[in-house]
Order: sequence, then C-alpha cells, then structure tokens
Amino acid sequence: MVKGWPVSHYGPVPRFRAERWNLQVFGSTATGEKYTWSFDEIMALPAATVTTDLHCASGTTTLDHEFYGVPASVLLELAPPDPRVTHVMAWAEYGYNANLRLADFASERTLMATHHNGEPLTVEHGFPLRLVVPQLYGYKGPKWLRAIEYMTQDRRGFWEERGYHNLADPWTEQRHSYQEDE
Ligand SMILES: Nc1nc2c(c(=O)[nH]1)N[C@H]1C(S)=C(S)[C@@H](COP(=O)(O)O)O[C@H]1N2
Ligand SMILES: [Mo]
Repeated sequence: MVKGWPVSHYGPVPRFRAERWNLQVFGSTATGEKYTWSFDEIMALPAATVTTDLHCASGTTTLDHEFYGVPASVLLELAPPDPRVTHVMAWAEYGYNANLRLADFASERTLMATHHNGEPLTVEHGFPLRLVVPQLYGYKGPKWLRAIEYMTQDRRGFWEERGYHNLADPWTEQRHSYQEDE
C-alpha cells in the first residue's frame, strides 16, 4: 500500500479536445448499429458513486477511491448487446485496450468515471472518462476510455497479450498469463 495516488500507465497522456471527443459502442450490438455520445451527452447520463481500492498487478494498492460517473449498466441499457455477446473490449486513446468478461463489465460496481473524490478526474488519471472495474486489477480499467466493443468471443487486450492474466482477479492474485493453466 502506498500513500497518495501514483500515476501509472504505458505511453503519453492524451490531450482532451471536447469537439473531437466521443464515446462509441460498436461490435455485436443487438440492432447492429453503432452508438456515439459526445462529452456533453455522457455528462448528462445517470451517474452513481462507487468507493473502491485500486490494485495494480505489479504490486501497488491504494485505498478508498471515491469514483463518480456513469455505471456500465446504463450503457448496456442504452446500447443493448446481441444475446451472443460474451466479452467486451474497452478501448482507450492510442489503442490501449483491455478485454473483460461481459459479467465483469455488467457488474453493478463497474463505472465509467468522470470524477474522483468529488473533483473532475485529472488528465493523468484518465480525464475525461476512465473505466473502473473494482473487482479486477488496474490494467482492466483503461484511462481515457473511447469505446466499448461487444464481442461474441474472447480476444486478449494490451497487457493480456504481454504476459498479464486474462481474468485479473486480485483476490486470487491472477497477475500473470502463465497462471492461467493452474
Ligand atoms: N489508457 C491506459 N489506461 C490504463 C493503463 C495504461 O497503460 N493506459 N494502465 C492501467 C494500469 S496497469 C493501472 S494499475 C492503472 C493505473 O491508474 P492510475 O495511474 O490512475 O493509478 O491504469 C490502468 N489504465
Ligand atoms: Mo497496473
């Protein structure tokens, strides 16, 4: 455990331009259509607060983060997935991505956060939108979230392709892909 909230990610911090930003849902939606929300539209959606610890797979845990934002369940209602969807890919700026089981994305505590401890997220921590999946390691929560892709089979994301565990449960310490055969 460490004090404060360290910044940890791969690559540069993207610059935010509201007029060029949107959030998309694509892939296997129920209707086959793609959905797009502007920044203002996202900010107008129903929001909730989730308090959680954050566990980085490389060892750092920080406690009691209060995130506020749009529950993933709201997105799933607005953009229903095809019944065959089993997984989602969460996409960030610059192509960072993380795959999630649909059940983990749909969990009632999964949030697309806009705020942290009552303040807008800082850009280093993912402003304007960051996926928070409380029950999984940090790499499953892209900062600078830009899209959710509905998938009818699993596909590994950025760290999952580079030796990190496909499922990432911190309670059983699923950190590395070699643990997947255990
Ligand atoms: N876009 C993006 N999101 C990311 C990452 C990244 O490299 N790029 N790293 C992940 C990892 S491994 C962790 S532990 C957390 C760290 O979040 P923090 O910097 O806000 O503590 O961000 C996650 N989200
Ligand atoms: Mo991490």
